Amino acid sequence: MTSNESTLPVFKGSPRSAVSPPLQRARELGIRQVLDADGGLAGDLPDPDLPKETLQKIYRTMVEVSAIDARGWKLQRSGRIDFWIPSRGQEASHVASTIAMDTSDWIFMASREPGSMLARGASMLQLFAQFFGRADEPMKGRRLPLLLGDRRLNIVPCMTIVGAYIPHAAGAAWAAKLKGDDTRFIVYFGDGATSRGEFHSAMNFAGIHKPPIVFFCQNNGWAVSTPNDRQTAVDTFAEKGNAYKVRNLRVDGNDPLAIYSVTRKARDEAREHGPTLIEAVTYRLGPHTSSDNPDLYRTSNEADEWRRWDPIPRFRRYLENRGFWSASDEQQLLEQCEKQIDEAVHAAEAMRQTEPGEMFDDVFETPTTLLQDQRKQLVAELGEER
Ligand SMILES: Cc1ncc(C[n+]2csc(CCOP(=O)(O)OP(=O)(O)O)c2C)c(N)n1
Repeated sequence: MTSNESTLPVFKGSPRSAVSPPLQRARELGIRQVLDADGGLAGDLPDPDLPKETLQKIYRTMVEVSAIDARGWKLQRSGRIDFWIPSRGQEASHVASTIAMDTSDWIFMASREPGSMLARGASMLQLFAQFFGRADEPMKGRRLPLLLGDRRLNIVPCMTIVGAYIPHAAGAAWAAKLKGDDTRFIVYFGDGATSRGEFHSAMNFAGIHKPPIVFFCQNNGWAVSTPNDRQTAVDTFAEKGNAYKVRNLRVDGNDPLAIYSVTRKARDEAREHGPTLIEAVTYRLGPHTSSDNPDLYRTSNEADEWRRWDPIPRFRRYLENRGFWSASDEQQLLEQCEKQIDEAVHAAEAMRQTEPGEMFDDVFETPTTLLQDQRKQLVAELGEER
């Protein structure tokens, strides 16, 4: 081997990862749909006939998410932010489900839901300040980019440990039920998280105590390089709810109207019937993160097939058919996104960077002697390096 030959395994292609999108056979596979691939009515679930403003809010937020994703990549690749978790392809599943919840409901986040923040009123600046790790964003710049949250918006940030927070969400929902308040909860996680013990503990607890929560599994086909059929031996992630008597269903994760309908219903019925596990069948069009190269484990033709189900043009065609969106609306929105992002990047970069020693703040109200010593040591060592 010559010195510049790669030692990385080269993906040779396999039929397993070249399966066509299950959305093509949605009825047969029990995946609920309002829209067909072209944004016409599929005739499975009825059109929820949402007000024009709600439809436009869903669409705008989805487009904003994809614009953020495109810019985030560039910033990461040019070394201005250190990490990126893409959400391209998954805009509909998280945006429509968040908007289906009331703003007083609590959200427990995974890592591909920037639109949940936007839909609750977070500004572009707040998001970019988080991506840049700036000290004056609500989480004080201490979390990986995209591990978003904001207590003021009733959004709990993701824990990096896959699935670890699902029991916390179920417990918080149970607490609300015991207190007799009417808050509902939604918790996001991926297909990979359903293999974690915490998912099963949470489902078992939820089956017994019936907390008012929507378990929202974004099945995006992959958990890093592990495809669905290496993740579970059962046919669907939804049916895992059956073991715990948790109601469950599959929905087209690239169809905002279907997602809105099933999430709203699950939310509304949560007080009476308890939890629902929703499996939103979607696809991660990009890599797992900026540290990943999907060409090593999946064929490019798989992603190409899924592009036909891209939720953004699909939903735009629906809006256009109803006379709720035009070419000039689109143009305006894209220009506005770019402008807002330019301004947010500029302002966020000018904000104060979090100092390494600040990670010791807020661990305890009064820092322990040990933490104080560690802080001093870290700051001294870094000082010497600089
Ligand atoms: C307990 C644990 N194991 C492994 C990892 C590394 N890891 C980060 S994300 C991820 C895959 C998660 O897949 P999935 O739940 O399907 O969500 P997705 O990333 O596809 O949205 C893994 C294995 C981790 N963070 N935590």
